[in-house]
Amino acid sequence: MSYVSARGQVERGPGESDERPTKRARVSGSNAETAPDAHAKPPDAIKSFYKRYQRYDKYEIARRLDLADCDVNSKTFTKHLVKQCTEDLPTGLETAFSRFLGTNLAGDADGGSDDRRLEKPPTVYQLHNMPGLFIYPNLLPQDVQISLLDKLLHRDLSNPEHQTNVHLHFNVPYPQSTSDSGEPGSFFDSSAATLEYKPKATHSAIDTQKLLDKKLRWITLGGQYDWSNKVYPAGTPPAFPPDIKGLVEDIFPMNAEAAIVNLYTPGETLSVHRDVSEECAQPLVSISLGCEAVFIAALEGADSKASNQRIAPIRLRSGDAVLMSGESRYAWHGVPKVLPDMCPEWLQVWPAIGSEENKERFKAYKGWLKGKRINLNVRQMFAGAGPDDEPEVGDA
Ligand SMILES: O=C(O)CCC(=O)C(=O)O
Repeated sequence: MSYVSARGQVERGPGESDERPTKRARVSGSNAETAPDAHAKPPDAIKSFYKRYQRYDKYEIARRLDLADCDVNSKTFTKHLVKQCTEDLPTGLETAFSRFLGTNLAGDADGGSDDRRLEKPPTVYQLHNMPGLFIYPNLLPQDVQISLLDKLLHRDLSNPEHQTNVHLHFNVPYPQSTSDSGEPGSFFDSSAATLEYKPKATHSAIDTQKLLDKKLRWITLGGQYDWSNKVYPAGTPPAFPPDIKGLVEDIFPMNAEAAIVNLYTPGETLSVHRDVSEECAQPLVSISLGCEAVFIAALEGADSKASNQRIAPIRLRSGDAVLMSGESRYAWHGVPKVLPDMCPEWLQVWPAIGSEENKERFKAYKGWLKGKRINLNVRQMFAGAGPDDEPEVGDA
């Protein structure tokens, strides 16, 4: 089966085959019958496995033989029998990246009509004990990673329609635009340093530095997930940023309708959970940027014995993507560890990176990313045909 670069979808629920979704299969129905209980607690065996990884330091983690590390340079071959899935390579990646960057082969801005060439063909892996979970090490080239960070953290964070955890407790003021084109100002601009965040209740006031260094934990794009009630609110959500939507949909078989941008400082974690609030069982896509992390995914076995759980700790680096589909769509997962000092050197200086103008404009935050991991976690909320899905034979 060859993997077609897809904006199409397929209906898949837990327990279905681990075959890769293709553009030919169509979505129908919702996940009402297949989604697990939103209130179920993770099995103890998975929680204790997660806690073990939380306690390891980076040296211990480097020695772990159960850690799935798909870095092509790594010598570790793990007990997971990592399988290379050449037949599942996304096609049209160069075009997807060019379109996202709006550049041609020479790197000139021209609307992205021509392709660029990738230095190395990408790889896709699957672990034998996690059917439906695909790992794409180093999928995003450096310029795509930088541009994605710019869009998420300069532009999308500055859009008042996008809620963050900080909005729950503070009135959030927005930076002034600094450009004639009306492009929003960035929270990383020096002019944002004096913004005042008044607490809604008993919290102490914070400033922009504290917002960016410590307080900001998540941003929502598209469907604005309500964390307290574990639902997507009724009503029309803000538009999903079209360039990021295009990038995700060009590469992965899903519609990008909602995303959570998770921000971690080493020492911060994300506890074991399942994502079950979406109304369909389409794949989840997770993209890592900045510092490395250990991600744990687990499928429940027939009983609660640890040996019957299918658990995989996976090392994720900047530019890696993970797709959770089929049986792994509703896998338990979490992030027990974000590794300190493990941001690639070339990216550490973000946001003071690239043009001389950027280096000057964001110099106060030069090196901010050295102590951060950013995860873009994209979901499809509703079953439904994609925007450019081809009609099937027999369709009305
Ligand atoms: O940070 C990650 O790699 C995973 C994030 C995640 O699981 C989530 O947002 O639901």
